[in-house]
Amino acid sequence: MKSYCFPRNFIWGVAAAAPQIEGAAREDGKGESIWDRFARLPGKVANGDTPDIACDHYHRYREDFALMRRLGVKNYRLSLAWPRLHPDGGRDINQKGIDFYRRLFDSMERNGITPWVTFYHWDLPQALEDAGGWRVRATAEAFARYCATAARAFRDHVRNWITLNEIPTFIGNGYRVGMHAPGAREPGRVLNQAFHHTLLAHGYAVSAVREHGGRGSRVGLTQDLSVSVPVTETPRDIVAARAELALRNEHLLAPVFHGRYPAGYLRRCGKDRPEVKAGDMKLISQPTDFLGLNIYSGHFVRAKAGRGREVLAFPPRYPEASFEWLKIVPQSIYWAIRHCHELYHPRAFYITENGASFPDPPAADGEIVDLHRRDFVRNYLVNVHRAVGEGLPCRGYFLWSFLDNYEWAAGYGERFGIVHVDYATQKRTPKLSARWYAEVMRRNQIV
Ligand code: GBH
Repeated sequence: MKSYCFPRNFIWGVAAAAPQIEGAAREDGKGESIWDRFARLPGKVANGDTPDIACDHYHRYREDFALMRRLGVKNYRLSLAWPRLHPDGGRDINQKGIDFYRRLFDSMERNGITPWVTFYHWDLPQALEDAGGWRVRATAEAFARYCATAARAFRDHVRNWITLNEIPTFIGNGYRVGMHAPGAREPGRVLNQAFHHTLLAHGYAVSAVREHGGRGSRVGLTQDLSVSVPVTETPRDIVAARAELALRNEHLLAPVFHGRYPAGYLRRCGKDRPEVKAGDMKLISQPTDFLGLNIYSGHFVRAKAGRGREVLAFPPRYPEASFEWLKIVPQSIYWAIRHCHELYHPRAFYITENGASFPDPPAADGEIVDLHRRDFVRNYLVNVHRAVGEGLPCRGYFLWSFLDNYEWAAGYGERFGIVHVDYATQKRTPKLSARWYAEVMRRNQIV
């Protein structure tokens, strides 16, 4: 019997984001982004690494798509750099930016690769940050104009759109703890308002796709949920884990799927609750076609004797990848889909990111034997297979990431790629995990 097969039309892909791979930070009229600025602040990014050159994908995309083709990659999730299209976030459009992405999409087409395009993967135009960034409503309105520009310009190239990538990450890291661009530390009231503006931005992006996108366009949001996994798969622990996941993520999901902020969230905000204008929640909760999930990790939950539940702390030396937050919990991918399905019933799910950074061994005989990464992905995929096998509407999987790339505050030292990048020469070398994943995609089966 053939095991671990996927349905015929299951989407296999790889993922990346503009500021992490493109480089060409000042070329062809691109405006400065908050990451271009932030990376220059002393002590903010490991090794002082900047996104200036990154993987030089801006000049090497033809080579990169040819490599994707050789590996049998048929779907590629990328993001557009907002400051390439609207350099200062205002009304001015940079035609050279549009031309670049048209060349890019043409090249993808020639290589048989379907684009899945994220409007916002964290590279806000610096000029908008100077005018208040996500703290102000005007940024969501500027985002609406940018999304309209992009949806119109690329309507013949792109059908699958993702509005924003991981709202809680860029708000939390960027505006609460100052670890990501723009490096701010704001009080609760400002954060809640900024969060509301990102939800508005999501709504505006959905409208832009509906209004200006080509025929058959689809759109959804990508979230990084806090994923609660039952310690034992018994009804009591499952119910406990679902309640925990519901509580941790309701403010991210209820506005989009139910058109309201949850009462508990508003209570927790107290006097810092966001200002919501008439029509906002309607805009935010327009129907979408799918929910994207970036899944890396999770935590274990169990029901307590009597009533209530507890989240278990990870004991010392629990298996993790190169980041402390990257605890290896393969079941998180199954439980994220299942809980979310039961709670919110999105029309479909895509795993828009999953993958891991590990210290790779040096190449021996020209091969990088990255068994950690291979095994990480394989174990998570087994859990995708389980979800699909149980009839949950998970339609695709994108591995993060195709190339080693600019890992934000960790710079170039952390490598998530299935293809190694030698930054000194920009040489690409597929790792063992790439060869393996190519076989998975080709056979539509975990091997
Ligand atoms: C993704 O974010 C990004 O979309 C992608 O650009 C990035 O390269 C990739 O992951 C790898 O990092 O509060 O200490 O538990 C993942 C972001 C990081 C969000 C960990 C939640 C929890 C940190 N996640 N974070 S902690």
